[in-house]
Amino acid sequence: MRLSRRDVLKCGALLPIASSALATPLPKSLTINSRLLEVKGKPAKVFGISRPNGEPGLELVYGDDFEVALHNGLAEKTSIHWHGLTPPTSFDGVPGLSAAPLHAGETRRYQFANKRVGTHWMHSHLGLQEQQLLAAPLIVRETTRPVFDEQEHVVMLHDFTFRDSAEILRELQGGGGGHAMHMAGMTMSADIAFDAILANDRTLDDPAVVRVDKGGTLRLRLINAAAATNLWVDLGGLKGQLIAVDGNAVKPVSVSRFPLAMAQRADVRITLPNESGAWTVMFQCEGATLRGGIILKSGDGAIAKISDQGEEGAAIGLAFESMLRVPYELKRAKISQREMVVLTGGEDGYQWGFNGKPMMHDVLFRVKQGTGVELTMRNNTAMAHPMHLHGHYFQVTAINGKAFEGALRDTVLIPPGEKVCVAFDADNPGNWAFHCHHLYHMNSGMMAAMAYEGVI
Ligand SMILES: [Cu+2]
Repeated sequence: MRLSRRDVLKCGALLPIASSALATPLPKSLTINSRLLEVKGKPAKVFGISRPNGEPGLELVYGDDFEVALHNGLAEKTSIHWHGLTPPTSFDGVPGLSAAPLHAGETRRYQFANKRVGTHWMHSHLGLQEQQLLAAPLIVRETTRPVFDEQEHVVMLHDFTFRDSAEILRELQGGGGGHAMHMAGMTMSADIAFDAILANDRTLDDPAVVRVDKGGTLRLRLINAAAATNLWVDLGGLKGQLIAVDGNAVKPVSVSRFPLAMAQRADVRITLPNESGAWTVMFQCEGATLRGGIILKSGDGAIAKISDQGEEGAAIGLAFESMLRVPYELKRAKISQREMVVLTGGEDGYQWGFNGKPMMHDVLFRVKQGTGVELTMRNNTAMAHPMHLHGHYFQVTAINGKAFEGALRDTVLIPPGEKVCVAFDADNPGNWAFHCHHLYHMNSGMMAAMAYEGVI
């Protein structure tokens, strides 16, 4: 039976509970906390975001409103960005641009209609907290029950260091440490030496083992939540179909090895051999020998010991990106504004920026609501930059001048010397972060804003 408001008003004593239950559904709860991991036999204090049952992150179904009560259980302030969702700007979680930080002990309610499905994530957008694993999955499924008879597994990837992230940043900016690392043989594709690549908090010494069925189908939802590491995903003898990037469907591509830049996501469907076995899905650092992995195991397959050192991952180019296509023709607004942004810096004192200037939330360009915008990014630096625009999805429309109907994304990697063109509809008014997702680049000047005309 459904009570009318008048019925509720008649039941005086019940009013407070009944009326709030009718007015708004209860939000899902998320708590930000510290937790203790063991990494390579040593204790490591990291952050995390979990729901009341202790599971990390959030799982939603398409059509659900985003209704979350987020509690900051830390002794310090933080701010959470829902990476992959396109909320109103006030819920976007970028201090200094869209919202005040969440103070220690504060609980804040986030409520907006969610139009996005797919593999997404949430992470701190404050200081260097992301390096301390302040991140979690955010999965929005198309349907309540799987459409395909398949198993699903979410893999959250992190680069881990026992060092203090503020000290790393100081060293990079001071030149001394960063310079020493380059002298020690680090390439320009990886400028920080990490202690481990974690896949769901585990190293290859003690990897997560995913039980799979012989001949079964597995959908891996991979999230590169690393602060400063691009990865190669290697299916190690298995073949998969890449079916989505950054939560958006692509025309399926057969893959055995493919790149996953910082902040990007990939959904891969794997059909397992019809026999007992154990297979390692490896996550190899670009420009370093360090790697992480998970084991897929069916039947009584034996698990071999695997080293966390592999062959140094090659520099990631744009060959794979140029193969990706949207599976349908996108309805986009006619392009009426063209912007060119040059990625610059990195030579003196680790100062990065745009068009020759280090920035921190400075408005790089303005757009007009309702227009189609084409944004060209050219990388004039010696490092690759995974560029992320908040509040919007963009389509990759050209690489080095060659046009194509590329993937719909929120983060695209621009390798050194390359030019990538994307297009998007200016359909979400506000002030939006536009930045490199390499945490140390972003905190050293590669952090700008895109503003809507008339907003600021
Ligand atoms: Cu960068």
